[in-house]
Amino acid sequence: MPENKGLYQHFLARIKHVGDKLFLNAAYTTYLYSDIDPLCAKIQAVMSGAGVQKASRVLVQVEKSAEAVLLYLACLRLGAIFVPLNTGYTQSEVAYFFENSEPDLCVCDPAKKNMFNAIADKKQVMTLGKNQDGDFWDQVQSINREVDIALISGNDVAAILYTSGTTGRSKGAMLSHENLKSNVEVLSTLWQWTEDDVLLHTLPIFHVHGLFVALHCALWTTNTVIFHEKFNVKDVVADLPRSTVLMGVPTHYVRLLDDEGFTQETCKNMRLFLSGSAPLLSETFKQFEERTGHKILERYGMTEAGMITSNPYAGDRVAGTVGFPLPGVEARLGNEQDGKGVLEIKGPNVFKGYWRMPEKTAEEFTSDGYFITGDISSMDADGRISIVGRAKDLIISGGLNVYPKEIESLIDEIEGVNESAVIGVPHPDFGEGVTAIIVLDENVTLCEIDISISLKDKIAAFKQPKKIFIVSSLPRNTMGKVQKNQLRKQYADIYK
Ligand code: MCA
Ligand code: AMP
Repeated sequence: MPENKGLYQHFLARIKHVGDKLFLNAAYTTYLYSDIDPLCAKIQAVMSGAGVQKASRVLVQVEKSAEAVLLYLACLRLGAIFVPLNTGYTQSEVAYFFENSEPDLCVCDPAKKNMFNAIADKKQVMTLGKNQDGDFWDQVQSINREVDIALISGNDVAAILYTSGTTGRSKGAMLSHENLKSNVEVLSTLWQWTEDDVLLHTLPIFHVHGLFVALHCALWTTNTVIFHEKFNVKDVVADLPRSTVLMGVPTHYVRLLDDEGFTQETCKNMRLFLSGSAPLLSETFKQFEERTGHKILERYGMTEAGMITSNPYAGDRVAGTVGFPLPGVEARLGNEQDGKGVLEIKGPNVFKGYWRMPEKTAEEFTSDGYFITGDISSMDADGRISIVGRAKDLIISGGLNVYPKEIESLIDEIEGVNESAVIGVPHPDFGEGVTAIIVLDENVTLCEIDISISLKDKIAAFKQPKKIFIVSSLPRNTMGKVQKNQLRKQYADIYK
């Protein structure tokens, strides 16, 4: 019998000995480590009954809950491919993900049942609410059948996470069981997790950061997780004294620093604050150290590769740098000029490709097999990396990616719009604020609100331009290309 290389099997082997230790401490309920396998076996049975098999996709758009975590683990147990979606996605966005991933089962929030029924066959739709409600959870509670753990190879796909491209529609990054396992194995050692750690979890669970980095490290080391529904400063300040690790995006740290109740005393039990998903300003790093005595540990990653680099745990955590390639990850600068180049990486963490898009996959790799991150970086003599720019046209707002091309295409479709440029400019809370600069057709009198209303049902709220400007023309270079750098300079102060 071949060895089971599934991530679930690895977790199971590690959590077996902790028995009744508290795993998830969530708003509506708690689960012990000993609850995981019996419950996941039931969830797996419900999914099997709904026609889910190994390698079937399970499309999930649910509010954050402990049961949603168990649903994810049950997909790993079954060998089904977990496809999580941002809860903010609109019907038209979800319809695309449905068509592209061709799921055998959709699990959605009860409030979104009608929306999913309009997209999928009713038989394929089940609901899971955040308060142990929904027909999916009802079935889990009443079923008395359990199913064996599926036999899985490290190369099998565990999850597909959608990431937008600079051109065209979103691409589903396929992450294998081995991709995920190699990453958590390295991170839990590098960041020196111990069984006594308590993770304060405030991130969404539809991204690599909250789902894989945070939850996997906790499961791997059998930690208790204080599980918040979302990031809320007051709740974080209340629970930090009983936590030891917090992972966040820079916006979370900026918001904590804005709260006077957040003090050194609040952090006295804390061992580690981690930041990633977007650049952490040196100013935030410094203010945080002054306020708390803690140096935030910044790391860098991508949906396609999980975590790639990290500042050291024991050595120098240097503001404005993302540290060193993780053990096992090779990194180099492509097309280097003046000490800067696009970071290219290779390692066991790098994804298997984009779901059913072999050409797009090939475009993102060099001929010798390095993945091209699109992040312009510099590397010092010791190999320490700084992300200094982006070769890709991407905005990161509050840790969420917004691709200007997607928004520009939708704006340009609006009757009366001639052309548009969408840029990210400094925003005190979100890091970058999505901003649209629009030229109208002659004699058209649309206003900014008309544009916002047109976009409302088409894109999630976090992608909506925070400010819109109607102008008479866009700056272009001699080749006719819109000069976004000039626009970014011109609008640099609008959120200050
Ligand atoms: C919410 N809004 C946003 C954002 N979030 N607008 C821009 N950018 C955002 N990130 C909108 C809301 O829809 C709302 O719009 C308005 O802003 C105010 O919402 P607010 O209550 O302030 O927002 P919030 O609920 O407090 O959320 C902000 C947040 C959240 C806490 C920063 O966005 C968040 O948790 N971000 C983390 C994302 C993350 O996990 N990223 C990791 C992916 P309206 O008023 O119009 O309704 S990257 C990754 O995984 C890679 C691999 C990595 O390296 O980690
Ligand atoms: P995503 O597609 O959501 O996985 O976002 C990945 C992108 O986030 C990377 O390509 C970087 O541009 C950015 N990113 C993640 N972590 C950091 C960081 N610590 N500093 C700067 N950019 C980061």
